[in-house]
Amino acid sequence: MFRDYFKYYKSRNPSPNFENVIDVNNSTKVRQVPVKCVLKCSRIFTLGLTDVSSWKIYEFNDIPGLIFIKNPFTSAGQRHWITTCLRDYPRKPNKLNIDAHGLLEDNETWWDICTRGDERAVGLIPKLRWATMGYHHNWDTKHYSEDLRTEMPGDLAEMSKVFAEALGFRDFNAEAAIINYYRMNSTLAGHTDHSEVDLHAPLISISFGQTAVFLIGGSTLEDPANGIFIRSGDVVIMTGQSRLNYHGVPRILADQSLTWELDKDICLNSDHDWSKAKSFINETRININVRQVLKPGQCNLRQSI
Ligand SMILES: O=C(O)CCC(=O)C(=O)O
Repeated sequence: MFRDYFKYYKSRNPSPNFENVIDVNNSTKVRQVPVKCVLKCSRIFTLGLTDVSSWKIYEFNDIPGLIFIKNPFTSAGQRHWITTCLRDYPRKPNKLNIDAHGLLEDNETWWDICTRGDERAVGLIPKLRWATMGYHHNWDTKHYSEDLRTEMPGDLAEMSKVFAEALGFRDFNAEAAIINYYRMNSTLAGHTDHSEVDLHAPLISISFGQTAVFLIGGSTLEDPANGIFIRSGDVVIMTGQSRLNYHGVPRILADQSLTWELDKDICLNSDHDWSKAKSFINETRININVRQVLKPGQCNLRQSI
């Protein structure tokens, strides 16, 4: 079943009908729920977020545990995080899919080369598919390891904690992240995220740029699936029963109504590189997927608890 839905939304010829894809702005399949905890965090604004009390949070009637926060970012916040994901995350000590291809010299970064605008840039831009941070996801074994762990960016960890706390998860620790970079023809195959020791902690998924049809099924590939539009700034949180549901991205769609240029006078500290980042994001979707790996009280993977 999941694969049939995936194939349907991925198809270019014939083109699918998107009318059954859930748009939280306008769907009878969702209900708005209150913020669980109105945080008084003085950093909310510098993290690029709007006041927590103004957030629109939705749950899905047929997908228990899945939570959707409708774009809680300011325009300056989106500009900041998009630039950070393109300029700062695809570099050491983070791991990139392109590391294995020998495309960069030790003193080069993806951003430095790609912002030159020359022939090499044109070839390199679409090659970046993912970066990992914190406990690095091992795509072959699907096991985290203490030997493959680097620092998580402090502000991303802090922002993830804000999302978790607003939803009533008080002890969330951001310990691993995957940044997915999608071009307009990219897809992400259906999978479950089951490598973490603590599968009760929420999985926080933050998206910027072009729109995705996010497909989420049940705990087996035989369960039916729902498509959901995820637009720039939207945050999806997989908790409870949905934490282990099959999900993937069969389709990226161009968003004609992006509003990154609002409140241009407000600058967070990445804005000087925004004009370069903007040219990428016009044809890119970025997804930051943040996970807690360890159980509460566990300091590392070697410690059993
Ligand atoms: O891009 C997305 O919205 C989903 C990403 C995802 O499922 C993953 O990284 O495991």
